Amino acid sequence: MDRILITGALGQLGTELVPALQEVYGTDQVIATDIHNGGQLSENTRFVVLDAMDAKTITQIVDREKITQIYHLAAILSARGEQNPHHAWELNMTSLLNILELCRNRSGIKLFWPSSIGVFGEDTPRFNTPQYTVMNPTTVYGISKLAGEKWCTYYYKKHKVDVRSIRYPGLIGYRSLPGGGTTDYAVDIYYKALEEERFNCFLAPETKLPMMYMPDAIRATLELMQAEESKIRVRSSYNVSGMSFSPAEVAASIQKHIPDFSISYQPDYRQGIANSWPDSIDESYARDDWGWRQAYDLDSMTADMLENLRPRLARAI
Ligand code: NAD
Ligand code: AKB
Repeated sequence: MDRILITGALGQLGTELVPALQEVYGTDQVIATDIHNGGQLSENTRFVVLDAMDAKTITQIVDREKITQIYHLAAILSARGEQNPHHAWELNMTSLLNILELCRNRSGIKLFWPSSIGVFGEDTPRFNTPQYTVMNPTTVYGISKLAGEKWCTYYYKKHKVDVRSIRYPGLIGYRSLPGGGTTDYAVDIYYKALEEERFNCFLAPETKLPMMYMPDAIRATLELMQAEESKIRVRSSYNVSGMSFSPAEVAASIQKHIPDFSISYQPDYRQGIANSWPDSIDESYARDDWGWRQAYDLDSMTADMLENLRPRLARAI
């Protein structure tokens, strides 16, 4: 029987991954942890306040609970990372290395660790970015994710740690707000469209980035983790791409539902980060190895986001 530990479980991804894992493995088999309390997880969730850098306590939980899968989500994202680069490096690296070491010393633990399109840089091919290509990230977040990918490959090759990873694009969902990334505008825009019918975007209108709707991201994660070990050829991190769009394109998609919605643009330091990231991603390794196929495009995501967000915002008033 699988037993699951999740770090950083109260963030944008964890808020959706925890219920999905509870659904698959059973609520009692899933232990959600984060450095603070008070997220939006269901009341019956087994929750522990835990600093992801606290290797000793993580080891105790893993041994006591006979954990077989770890989803290590805790991290500082791209935009917030630039505010305090040393802290971002410390958290993103130390926590991963501690958990890789823990997995090395226990047999039978599968580790999921998310990477990001942040590993790519200005000299990476911008369109249909290949799985294996030039990677010179410009942010501390990107540097930490690229180093993390190398460590994952190292622990797989040297110590047979079954670590699996996805280079997520910007994730968009209605259950929680994002936590300090460059793609956060693509979540905020839906909230502002419903609340105020206008949005001031921190990226320029034509800035196209790879994005993915959360149901696709959760399904990709579960499918990768459930795939047979022999099928996983990539032990750094898999390129996956849901769709690519710019702020102007998502605004036009929203206007199909809210015709009076307007958008203005005031690019800030995050524009430089976005300019260093790809426009679109080649996901053929994920397709070939574990059968990955996206379900949502921009318009189907917009329809679903607005349908689900509208009653949630109405309830919050
Ligand atoms: P988030 O910022 O929303 O959540 C991160 C969580 O980590 C927060 O709940 C925070 O409280 C927690 N945390 C911070 N410091 C901690 C510590 N010391 N110990 C334990 N928990 C701590 O981020 P997210 O969007 O949920 O991202 C989760 C993972 O997915 C990250 O590794 C991120 O790099 C990756 N990712 C996310 C996206 C995206 O668009 N959301 C894209 C690519 C990769
Ligand atoms: C960010 O913008 O930092 C994240 C990511 C793409 O990793 N959403």
